[in-house]
Amino acid sequence: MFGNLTIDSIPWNEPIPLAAFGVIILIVLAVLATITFTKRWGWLWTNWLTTTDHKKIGIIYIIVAIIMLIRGFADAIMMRTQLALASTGDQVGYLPPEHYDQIFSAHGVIMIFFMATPFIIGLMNIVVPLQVGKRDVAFPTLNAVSIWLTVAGAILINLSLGIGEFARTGWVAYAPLSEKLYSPSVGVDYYIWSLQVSGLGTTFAAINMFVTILRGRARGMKLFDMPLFTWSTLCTSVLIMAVFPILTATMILLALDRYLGFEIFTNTLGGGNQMMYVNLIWAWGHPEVYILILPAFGIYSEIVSTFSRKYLFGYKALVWAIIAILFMSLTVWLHHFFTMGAGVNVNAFFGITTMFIAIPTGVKVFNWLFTIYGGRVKMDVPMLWAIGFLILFVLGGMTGVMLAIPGVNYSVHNTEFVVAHFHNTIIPGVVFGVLAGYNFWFPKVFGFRLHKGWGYTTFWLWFIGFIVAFAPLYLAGFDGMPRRISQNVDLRYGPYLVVAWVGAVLIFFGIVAIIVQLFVSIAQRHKLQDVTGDPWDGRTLEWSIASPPPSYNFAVIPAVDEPDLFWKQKQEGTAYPENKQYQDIYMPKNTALGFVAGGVLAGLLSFTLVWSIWWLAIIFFGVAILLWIIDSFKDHEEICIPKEEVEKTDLAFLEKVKQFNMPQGGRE
Ligand code: HEM
Ligand SMILES: [Cu+2]
Repeated sequence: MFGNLTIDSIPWNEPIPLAAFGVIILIVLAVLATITFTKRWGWLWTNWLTTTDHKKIGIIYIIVAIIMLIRGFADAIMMRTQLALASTGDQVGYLPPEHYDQIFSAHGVIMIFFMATPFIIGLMNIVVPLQVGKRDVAFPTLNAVSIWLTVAGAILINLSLGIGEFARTGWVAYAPLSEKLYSPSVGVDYYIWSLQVSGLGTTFAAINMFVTILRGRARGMKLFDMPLFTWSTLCTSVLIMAVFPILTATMILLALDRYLGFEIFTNTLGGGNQMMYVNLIWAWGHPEVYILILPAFGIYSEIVSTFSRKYLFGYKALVWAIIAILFMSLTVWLHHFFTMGAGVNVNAFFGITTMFIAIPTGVKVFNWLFTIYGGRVKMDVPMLWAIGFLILFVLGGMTGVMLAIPGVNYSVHNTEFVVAHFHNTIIPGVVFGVLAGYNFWFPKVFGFRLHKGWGYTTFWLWFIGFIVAFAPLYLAGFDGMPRRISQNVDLRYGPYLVVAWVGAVLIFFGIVAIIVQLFVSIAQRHKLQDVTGDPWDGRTLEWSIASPPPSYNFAVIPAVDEPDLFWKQKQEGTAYPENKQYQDIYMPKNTALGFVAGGVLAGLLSFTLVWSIWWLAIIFFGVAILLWIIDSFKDHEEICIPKEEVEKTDLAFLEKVKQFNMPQGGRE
């Protein structure tokens, strides 16, 4: 009746996951009770669960990301504690290997798919329509489907904590380890379906961004008039559309192996080939890291130019560098398995293509440095993150070039050196980037700034914590310490691993500081209010409208002829034009499709697939498709916002701007 699901699927005799799952359940129940008690269900439904507003959807993405950052970090600190214990006398630690293996797999998957990706897509959702002068994304309903697919995937992976278990295979689940023979439990199935569901959401989001940018730009805005964050979003969307189908296909093939014994990725008599899996997963996996870093590059570009109060040095070079990286990132995947033994020529080819990527990346670093150089730099939290990024990311990039040398790679492959390298690019690159963007655009979304002092505190805890946590891993890696081990760690690695644990504790306080900053800012929101909509003396369109923007963003869509239009207008005294031709504005209505089909039904479907409850899976799939078809026949009426109302809101905003008497051309 219920497939493989029985009461014994709950890990009764494993106190740690059971307790963790219990805590999660309690938190969820507390949230549900609060909503019920304060009678907020109706409000939640109309304002959030069925919303099609790109700004609100962006907020949901970021809330998911921050919650998953906490979850992913909980895994990280558990691993660091285990390794510190297992390398200092007591060789056992507190985590059994089969549990530790699930933790590093879950940590990697959660951080990449459910922390970094949603954070980036959330920022894109909020910012891109504002930067290109649009009222919403191209496909608002699809956008709602995307976010709820992502949420469903996140919930699914967390269910594995208390119902069954998670994969013990690492975050890329190499076959044949991930095949039924070696991973008989549902762990890998949780992996497959949480990736499928959220991957679909990511692909839809990319299609949406792509069309929004190509078809929805304000009048006059040519491609080379687009701000860099929009450019990086465009390139990232292309990359997602190019490679996520590879992931989807690979997961389907792995599922065929596991559920129906296809033997596509096994080296047994079935005639399959495990190296096929490794090639496919990295043909997606390497571009994936650029999918995360390119938008971060876009964020840094906006911030560096805004806080240096200066046009970006080499705007076109930066754009071409992003485009170059987009294509080059498709040509390097084999550097993840030089040791496979493809031969000297193949390894040399992929080593060289990898090193080439350092060229456009270097171009970008110099562009940012030259933008700062000679600028009137104003320090604030976003800029501090950007400077921290410039310092640390260059180091991470250099160790990447080292790894690109096949000979070097042979000696450090699968060691902690690799772990240090990729965290060194992904934490100072992606995590610093999204936190910079979070501090930068928060006032636009909520109408008040985040607290500066706590912002600085957060930065220093992460900056120092990162160095303390990961520098020792380079040394341990040089000294030959393998990654993904948990027991009987050689005692000579003890000192490194204890220091790394201290670093992780500092990062723990860094995460606490993020939460404290948020609550302190909410408490002081009146003091931190952003009255003019332009808290940083911004350059691009999003700063020319109120914070938070009205649901339709722009009262009248401006004509654009350069990326830093708003800045130029402020210089020329033509910002905030009056006497606009107001018109009625039509906005999309709410939709339940995203939440019901994308969230609830896809979530239930993936859960039933994990447990092979076929009859239920068929029902959920059928209903979801049916709802989708019915919805597509619906006449999507729109809500009309009468022009009188638009005018009134806009004039009130302009009045406020005047009142605060902002001298044109920037304030000090
Ligand atoms: C915030 C502080 C973080 C700490 C302390 C941390 C710590 C760790 C540790 C201890 C491991 C296992 C290393 C081993 O195999 O020996 C690991 C693996 C990994 N981490 Fe992190 N991590 C952090 C953040 C991140 C972030 C932000 C990401 C990505 C966005 C990330 C992605 C990964 C991945 C992909 C793996 C590989 C998992 C595998 O072996 O399959 N980590 N991390
Ligand atoms: Cu790579």
